[in-house]
Amino acid sequence: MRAPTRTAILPGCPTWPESFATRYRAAGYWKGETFGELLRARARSHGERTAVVSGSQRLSYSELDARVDQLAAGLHTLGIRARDRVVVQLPNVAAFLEVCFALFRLGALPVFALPAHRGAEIGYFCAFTEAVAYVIPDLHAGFDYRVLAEQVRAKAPTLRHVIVAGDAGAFIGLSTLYAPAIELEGPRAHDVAFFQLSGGSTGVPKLIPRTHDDYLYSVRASADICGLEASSVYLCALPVAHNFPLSSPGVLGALHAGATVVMSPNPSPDTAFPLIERERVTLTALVPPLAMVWMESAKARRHDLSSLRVLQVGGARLSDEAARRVRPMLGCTLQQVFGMAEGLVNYTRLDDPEDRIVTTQGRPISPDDEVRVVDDDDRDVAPGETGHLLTRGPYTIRGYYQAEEHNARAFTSDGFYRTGDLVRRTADGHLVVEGRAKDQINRGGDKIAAEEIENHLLAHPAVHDAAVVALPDPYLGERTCAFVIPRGTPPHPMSLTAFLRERGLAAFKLPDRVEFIDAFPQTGVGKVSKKALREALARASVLSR
Ligand code: OOB
Repeated sequence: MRAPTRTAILPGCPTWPESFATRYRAAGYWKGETFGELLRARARSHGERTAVVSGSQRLSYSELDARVDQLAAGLHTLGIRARDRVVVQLPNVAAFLEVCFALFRLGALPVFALPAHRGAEIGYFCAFTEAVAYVIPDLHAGFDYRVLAEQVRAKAPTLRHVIVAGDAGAFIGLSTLYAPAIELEGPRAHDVAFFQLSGGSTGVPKLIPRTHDDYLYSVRASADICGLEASSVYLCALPVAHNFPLSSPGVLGALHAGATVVMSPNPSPDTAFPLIERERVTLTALVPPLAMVWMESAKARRHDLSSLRVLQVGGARLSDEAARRVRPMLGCTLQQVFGMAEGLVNYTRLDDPEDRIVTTQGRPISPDDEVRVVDDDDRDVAPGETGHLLTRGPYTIRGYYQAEEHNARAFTSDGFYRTGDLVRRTADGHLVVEGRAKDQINRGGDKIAAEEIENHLLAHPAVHDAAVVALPDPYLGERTCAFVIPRGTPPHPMSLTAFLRERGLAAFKLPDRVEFIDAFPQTGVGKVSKKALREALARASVLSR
């Protein structure tokens, strides 16, 4: 055991007050174990079992553990040290796990980017975190990440290394970095382990510092709630770096349980169904639109999906009607997951009555997750009423990285995170997500901060002002509509989206629709009324029917 009194945490990372930390340790939530140590322990107890299947590659726990040590040594030789930030943008491949665990063992901090991110996002992550390295695939889904890395490197002065899984070109090949293992001091469990990205509602994405202690607690408890055991097989179909497939219980929960992770390069039934059949997958996670696609595809019954015991659906609201169809169409138990990269995760339990599974988004992981449902003035609403969800607990952050001003708004003075979600609590403590108060679009689980897109639109010479709102959509739940006040003659809508793409914005953030307007409707206090804009859209779609 290392002394728990040494000060933890990177500068700029708010942490739990000591009284809470003491309580969470005493309750056994924070066990003082790091991710590097967890993998070592599983390699000892489950060495010969398969840890990960990725394409034609199969790695046992001892092989994964050894490769992680070798990669940590190679990264150390490159000069990567504890607390250095490394932007990791890898798809669902075994190398993702090797890179992350090697960085964990060094105490270096992965910044988890998504494969969909482009120059605007990656450039920002590199600059804001002063990243020293950036890890990419060569090609994925038809996109050449080396070209992106060239552009990013030109703008990120701290970036010393670009590391490529695959054909490295002018950069460093990941495969060249495996070196004989060396002794490393390693981080402490209360240190920050990595940064997750916030869906956000502000101009730039916020970074979420998660510690080994707090994240591992959520991983262990999630694995328990989902019944993971060594014989389980988890299919990673969503992008692995996202909090849901990473930790709820996700690939990390599977490794904690000594189970097998199967990496699916994409979530389409054409790719995932043959993997489920071949590897006898027992558990996987999807966002609602994909769950709908899977149910449609399963009708053809071309693949044997009988091994699948649990389908988790989360990231966005699943309609009660779609939820009801999961068991009859896929032959497995639905688990609704309502979580957030900032912390709190709610699950319906596998043995909940069917009605609770299909009509609620679950209840929190921990008895020490504190949940409040409040009105606009932070007063608790009456039981069963809808209000803003506030939360605090053993795996919910106390603040974003280097964001003092924003933290003052996003957290209450006593440390509750303002989730921006509108929820109702049922008599038995389950939460139902009724809406959202944050200025964000949830496009089938992909989060888009309206302000971020508005700022990019404002950079266009023909845009005088812009307001981005959600447009209801039967498939994705929501799509994005940009209302634009033009400066002079309106530009072609396509030229606006092309402009955003050229600025390096991820494709999922490009507006699905652009509407030109002379002036924005105003609220009583003279702000843009997005509610009125959404209502105008609803009226227009009724008229055009
Ligand atoms: C997950 O994490 P994030 O950080 O991408 O997004 C969090 C937000 C929540 O605040 C909520 O607005 C929305 O996504 N959300 C849901 C939901 N699950 C997430 N809204 C309605 N119903 C649901 N089931 O999305 C995430 C993280 C861990 C596990 C699962 C999802």
